[in-house]
Amino acid sequence: MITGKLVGARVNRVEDPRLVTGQGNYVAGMKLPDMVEMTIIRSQEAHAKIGAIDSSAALALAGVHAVITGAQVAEFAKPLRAELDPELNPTFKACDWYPLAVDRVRYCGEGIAVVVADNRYIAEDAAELVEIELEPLPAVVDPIAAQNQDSALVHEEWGDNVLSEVAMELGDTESAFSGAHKLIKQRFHTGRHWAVPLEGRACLADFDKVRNQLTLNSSTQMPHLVRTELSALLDMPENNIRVVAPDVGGGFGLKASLMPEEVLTATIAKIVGRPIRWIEDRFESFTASFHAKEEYIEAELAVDADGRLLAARYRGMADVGAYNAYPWTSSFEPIHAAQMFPGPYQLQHYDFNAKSIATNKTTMSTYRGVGAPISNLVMEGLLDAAAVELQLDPIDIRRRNLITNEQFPYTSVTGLVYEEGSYLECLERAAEMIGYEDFRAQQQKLRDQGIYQGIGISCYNEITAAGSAYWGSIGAPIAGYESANVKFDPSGHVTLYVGTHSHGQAHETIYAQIAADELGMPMDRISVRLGDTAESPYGRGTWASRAAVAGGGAVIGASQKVAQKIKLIAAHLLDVDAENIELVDGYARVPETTGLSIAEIARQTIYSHAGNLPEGMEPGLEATHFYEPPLVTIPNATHIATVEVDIDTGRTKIMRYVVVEDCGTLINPMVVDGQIAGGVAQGIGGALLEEIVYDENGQPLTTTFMDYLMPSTTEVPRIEIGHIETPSPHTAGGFKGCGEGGAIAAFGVIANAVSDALAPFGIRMTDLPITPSAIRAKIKAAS
Ligand code: SMO
Repeated sequence: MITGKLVGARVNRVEDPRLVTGQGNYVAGMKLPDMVEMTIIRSQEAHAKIGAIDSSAALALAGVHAVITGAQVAEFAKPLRAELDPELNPTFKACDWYPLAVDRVRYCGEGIAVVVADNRYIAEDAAELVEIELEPLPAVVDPIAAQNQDSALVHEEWGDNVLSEVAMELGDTESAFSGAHKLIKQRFHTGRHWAVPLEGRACLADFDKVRNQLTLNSSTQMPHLVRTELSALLDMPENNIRVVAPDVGGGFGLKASLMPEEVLTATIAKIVGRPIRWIEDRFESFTASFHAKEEYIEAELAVDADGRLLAARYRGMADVGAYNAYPWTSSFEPIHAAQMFPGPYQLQHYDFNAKSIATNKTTMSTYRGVGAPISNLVMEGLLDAAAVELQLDPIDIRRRNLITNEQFPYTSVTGLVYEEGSYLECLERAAEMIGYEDFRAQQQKLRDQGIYQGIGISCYNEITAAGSAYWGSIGAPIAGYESANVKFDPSGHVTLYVGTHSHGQAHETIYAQIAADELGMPMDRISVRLGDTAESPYGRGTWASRAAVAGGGAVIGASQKVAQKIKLIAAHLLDVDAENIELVDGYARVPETTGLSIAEIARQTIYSHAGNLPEGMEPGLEATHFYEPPLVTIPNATHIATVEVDIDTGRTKIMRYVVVEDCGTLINPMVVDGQIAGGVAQGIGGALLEEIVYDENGQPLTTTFMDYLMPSTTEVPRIEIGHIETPSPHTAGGFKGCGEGGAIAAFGVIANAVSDALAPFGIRMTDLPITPSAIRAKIKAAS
């Protein structure tokens, strides 16, 4: 029996016995009677007009049920269309994104037709037989050339390829620059890459024509949002639609957008009248899911003679591909990057410009940390460049610029209020853990022997679990609250329904820990159910590192309502004062005197109370709570890594990687450690290895793991983690988000560590990924 104070304990994950023994329930493992399967025929051109489609040969193949085109789907389903409030986003351009292209394809990989067959093998064979005429159009591939007057257009009705351009002048950057001791300017680039969930996207739709009811199983992070949008796009009453996210094998933001394939699979189920399944293959997920983080930045710092930040300028441009992801739009990442640039540093004069350029490539959406890893790379890279210029130690320039505890609450130049944090403590603890001074002493000696080691530091803070008011302030149709329902049954077991979904984050464990503490119940009496819109109150899903704060707050609120009711009933039955009752270890008791088991109270209240309840109380033992988190919740961390660069081969080896983080009150430090380690691994991938490459015609060249390199155990060292706990004063449990942070700082740390190793050559690495050939080319050019 696991009981006692559980928030803060390293409780084993309750989902692991199921997941590690291969008994997870994924869409690809589901079968329904009469189920058929489909494959999507996707464009092999980046930009083309769709001509005649001849499916006669495919339809003649045994086992083929239908070949369905975009025009047919459009009769049943409206296109996806992400919009922002035009008053707050005057430059933003919306576009229609059809589940299957209707007359024109805009990226290589866009769906054109669907083949429905007895199984996927037959569907794939039949797809080869469908003749599709495509008349190629000039493709927009280079995001810089895309801005020329004579460029071809991705969306003709826009008049240009600028999906959005947001500029802000905050403070008086101009005078700060003119009075500066030094100006430090650099260009940065982050490679186009993607989230690579282990499980690709997957949908299984079942439509009951008689009852007009649709069930969609989907590998998604946000089942309720999918339900609401299906209702709108398919013109069905929302209460006739059930969306279930079963076990999901990783999302990382890629599954936090409505997908055209979700609308498509549901529509095909309506058309063919049988349950239908679509399982994304790896080639599709490379080319047709979502990409992220192809950004080009030029930024400049103005510093005084001591290295203090006076002002900064930031010019960011992203290649966002062909369409807008719903609901974020594809402008979210570049804007978020620009807004997060000041980070944990004292900076009061800042101007930025963030452009999103449409091209004939796969659409860009959210991926772990969204823009924050990008702006972290830029800020931390500029700070190191300034340190070199001023002959300061990189750690000292950070000590001079981080926001101090005395400055809280600190209002950032972008208007965020940081209420608390531990910026300098994280830096100092991380420096101590890695042995910063010793490393520096060794570094010089090794250089003399021709061994090039470097150390990189990166400090960040981030917005997590933004509240509804935050989304309102940027004009996005998104809410930040979360919901939970706590329900006792007569046997004294508790079922907890939460509106978030778990796809690796151990919510079945952490929510049970929280509820166990609030209800005084053993954890093994509590089961957590997630992801089924037929069970949970309306929830917003899992993204933006929001589940602990928003979902945890909802669990606390619902549990407290039920706990209060248990106390009132116990007081009535025991004839004592409710205020004297505590709920501990499954008992409602007055310490040292009397008590009742909570299971007995549940049985009486729900099943056999025979009228013996407090006067006027409703029967039943359950409660629902909708929790609205504060505007923003801001955790922080410092990462420090050491690397060795082989200057002959250009290979970077990460020697050590230290993280000291502060996500407020820890619910389960083991889960937080796992979140951090996974995020760091993904950040290392983006820093050193991963890049989606297109040729000049918009053909993707990296479509398998042979040419798209992922980090593995040989590239990712053991991540050494330290925790500092500064509870948030404004969240229900003192929690702050921790899901994305690991991925945020890795870009800056690795780029800085490699640049530090190569300092004798006067080189800075500012383009990611930092490949061996990029390092060799820079060394060659420098010598
Ligand atoms: S990129 Mo995340 O699911 O907010």
